[in-house]
Amino acid sequence: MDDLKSKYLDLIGSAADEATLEDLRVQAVGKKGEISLKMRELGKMTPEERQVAGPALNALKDEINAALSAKKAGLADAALDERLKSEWLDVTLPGRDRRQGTIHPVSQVWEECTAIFADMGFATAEGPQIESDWYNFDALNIPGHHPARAEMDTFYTHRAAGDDRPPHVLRTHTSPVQIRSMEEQGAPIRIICPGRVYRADYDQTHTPMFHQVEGLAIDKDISMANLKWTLEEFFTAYFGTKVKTRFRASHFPFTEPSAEVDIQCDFSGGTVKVGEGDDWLEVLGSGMVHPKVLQAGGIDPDEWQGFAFGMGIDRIAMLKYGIPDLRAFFESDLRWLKHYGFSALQVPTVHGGS
Ligand code: 2U9
Repeated sequence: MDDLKSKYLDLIGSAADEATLEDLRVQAVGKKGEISLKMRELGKMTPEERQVAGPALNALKDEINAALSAKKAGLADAALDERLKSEWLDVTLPGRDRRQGTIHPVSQVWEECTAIFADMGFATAEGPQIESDWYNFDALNIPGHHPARAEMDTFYTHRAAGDDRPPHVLRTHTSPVQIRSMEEQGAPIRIICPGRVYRADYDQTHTPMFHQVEGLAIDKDISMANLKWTLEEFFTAYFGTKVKTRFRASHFPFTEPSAEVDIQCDFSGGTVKVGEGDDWLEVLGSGMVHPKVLQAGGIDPDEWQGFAFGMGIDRIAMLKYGIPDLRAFFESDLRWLKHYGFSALQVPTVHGGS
């Protein structure tokens, strides 16, 4: 019995893992283990022998079970110590830098425009980017022979073979949204329409997709004076400095009379400073909505009149944030934006004022 005890206690003591311990448990105290076999022999003993051997075998079994449990706990502790040595974490280390995203300047300016015009009572309207010929051209009094309608200038979609309906166009301005709004809500109306527009044009100063914000105000007695006030208020709020405007007579099919609008600026120092100096920079087109266009939108031109204007968001974003190159937008590359000092978290630097 003593041999058995020292044999198993030694083996348990030197077991290197749980699997070895389990083998030892089966060998020693399992159903067919050595101690169980010895217990079966108790029946063959005399009562005197059994009285001595029985308790001794039970004590041995308890001792081996206790040694197995203690060793198992020891192995688990050792394994945990090993893990703690290899898997430790220095919670005092500084965190890893995450690349920070920023709002795109075009999106930021889009939001700035909607906020400034909202303060002046203009709601925002949006519409489809793929338009019918009617909404993009005819309703806007753009005649069939107008160069804008040529395939060279406008992207057309293809109809299926045998489908003779006129093709759709990628809208060339957001003006169709105004026609749709006029049809839907009638007059009076005060809306701005920001959105993506498409023209088949790509060179150093043009991209095939760009962003516009157009405005429309229709009421009983809206005039060019209201247009000038609205635009000066807008530019003053947008550039954060008083900005004068200059109107030059122009021609657009959808407005009569029409005017191109320049803003006051100073070119002398190498950068454009808006709201200073004696120079002028063209930034938008505008005019009084043509009676035929009002009619196309379902509004009676004998009763209502109004102004409309259109400008490029990309262009006014470049002016405000001093971005000299269209590629800054086109590549949507943070390196460009950082290079030109733009960050959504920064208060924008106004290129104008003092
Ligand atoms: C309706 C009636 C009239 C919108 C107008 C312009 C003049 C204009 C250009 C400026 C730079 C487009 O982004 S740009 O290339 N826009 O010159 N847009 S008046 O006139 C409208 C619009 C809708 C119903």
